[in-house]
Amino acid sequence: MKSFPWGRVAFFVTGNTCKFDEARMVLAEYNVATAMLRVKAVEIQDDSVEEVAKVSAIDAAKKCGLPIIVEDAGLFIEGLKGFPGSYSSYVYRTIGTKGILELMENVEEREAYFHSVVAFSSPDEPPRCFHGKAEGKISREEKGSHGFGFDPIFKPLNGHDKTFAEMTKEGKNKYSHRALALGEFAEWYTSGFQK
Ligand code: ITT
Repeated sequence: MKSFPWGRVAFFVTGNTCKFDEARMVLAEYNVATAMLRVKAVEIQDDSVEEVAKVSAIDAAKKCGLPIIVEDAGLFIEGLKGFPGSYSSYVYRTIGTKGILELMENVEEREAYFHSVVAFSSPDEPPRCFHGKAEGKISREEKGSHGFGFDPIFKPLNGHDKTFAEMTKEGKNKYSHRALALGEFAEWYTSGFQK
């Protein structure tokens, strides 16, 4: 790993262009250019977001033959005992934001958080994970048209009562779980992989 030649380019394996754009902006602040790789990496079902990210990263690095990052995130709603958590992708595709609001019609405890894990892996190195968490609340109704996924129903703490979907990408990146995890990754990546 010491003679590792990259460091100023990150290969981000994702099929989500919104995620990629958010990541590109964060990594640019660290002078790291981001390339998007659309590779069908394994995505396991597991209660742990970290485990899901790690397994994808190992598989993606093998398939690409490159050092890569993947990022996996989940929305954890306190009043629903952490649901949908690491199953957010499935829940979004099935019941969506409207389904979550319906489930929460009579739920007063609206605290929630997004947890993001960025997993870095290269074909000959075990994966390494970086975490980010954004605390906030689930709104009573959908608001805003930016972003993706659960953005229209998530209001980050200290976000002036706006949902992520009411913010620009730059605005969301000030509060987001993904920006925090990528920041941790970038610090390490640009420092020559110091511990
Ligand atoms: P990949 O190709 O990178 O896996 P994905 O869209 O499948 O992209 P994840 O598995 O990480 O992304 O995310 C699971 C779901 O959680 C995703 O479909 C969204 O509905 C939701 N989600 C994740 N991050 C989010 C964010 O920043 N804002 C809103 N919803 C988010």
